[in-house]
Amino acid sequence: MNFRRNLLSSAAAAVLAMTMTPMASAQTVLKASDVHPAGYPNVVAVENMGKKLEAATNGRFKLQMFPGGVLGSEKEVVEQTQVGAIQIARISLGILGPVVPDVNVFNMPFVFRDEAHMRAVIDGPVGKEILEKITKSPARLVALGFMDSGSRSLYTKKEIKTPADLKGLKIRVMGNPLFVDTMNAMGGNGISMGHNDVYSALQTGVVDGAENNPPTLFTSNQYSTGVKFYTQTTHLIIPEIFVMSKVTWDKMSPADQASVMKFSGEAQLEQRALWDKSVTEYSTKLQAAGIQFKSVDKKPFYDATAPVRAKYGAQYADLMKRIEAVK
Ligand code: BDP
Repeated sequence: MNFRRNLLSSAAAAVLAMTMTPMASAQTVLKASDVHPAGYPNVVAVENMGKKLEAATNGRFKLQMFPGGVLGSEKEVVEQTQVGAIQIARISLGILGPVVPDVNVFNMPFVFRDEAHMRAVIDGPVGKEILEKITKSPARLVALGFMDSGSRSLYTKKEIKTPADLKGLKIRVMGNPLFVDTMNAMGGNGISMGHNDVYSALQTGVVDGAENNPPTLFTSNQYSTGVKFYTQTTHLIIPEIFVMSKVTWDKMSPADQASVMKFSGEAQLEQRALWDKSVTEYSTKLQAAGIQFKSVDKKPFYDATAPVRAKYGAQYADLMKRIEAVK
């Protein structure tokens, strides 16, 4: 008995000594994931947030970025973050819909008038509420902030002028039933798959087209699979989100949590500035590579997707009114 007690107390003393002595091994590495390549605005902003956190905590925390989807699809990354195997995930809000259904209010087609409207909403009280809903949900994720992702439009080999032109075309969408319904309502056949699979799906003809913003179309190389037209339907204006695993968050001191929140706010602003530049840069590059940007009458696509807004928006009627009222 005595021996056991001694053993326990010496083990406890050793643990105490470890936590009290500043050692290199006391550094916590935060693994961060992004499907986009190094240099993409979101990746840069999260990396810079990590550098600031490292400096503010005298190296107790160090962020290690895994870009290019090396840690898995966004769906897998969300799961890994929920269990604490990944500490920070930058993902599309679209992917979070099946995990935190409340975020789907931002994932609906044409819910925002334009990108300026979306920004005004995420910067205001409604945006704050959505972040809180994520953190308070049972998903075990702490919402750190939004990022910009511009507008998503269609790219195909064939020119699309009306919903009828999408008939019979398989169009890749993100993994959320809301987007399959949206694409089907727009006239095509929505096929969901992870971002990293889209390039080969386009190349092998598994899908006939996809939809995304110009920086993603360029940096993922999807533009080089034979697609010719970028039809500016702008049907989805979905913010990005970056979240921390609650497992990690709960182990941090309130002061460190406050630093994470402060630098996350700065990362959101930094990404926005980088984002605006990248849209111009990559739209120019896409056009130079022969992709034809086409403006299109959005009204028929808006009208065609009314049932999707009705189906998914019914439970958020008040919130949708508040979104609409934001100038
Ligand atoms: C991009 C988002 C990324 C998504 C990707 C997709 O930045 O988070 O994974 O779209 O379509 O715009 O899957």
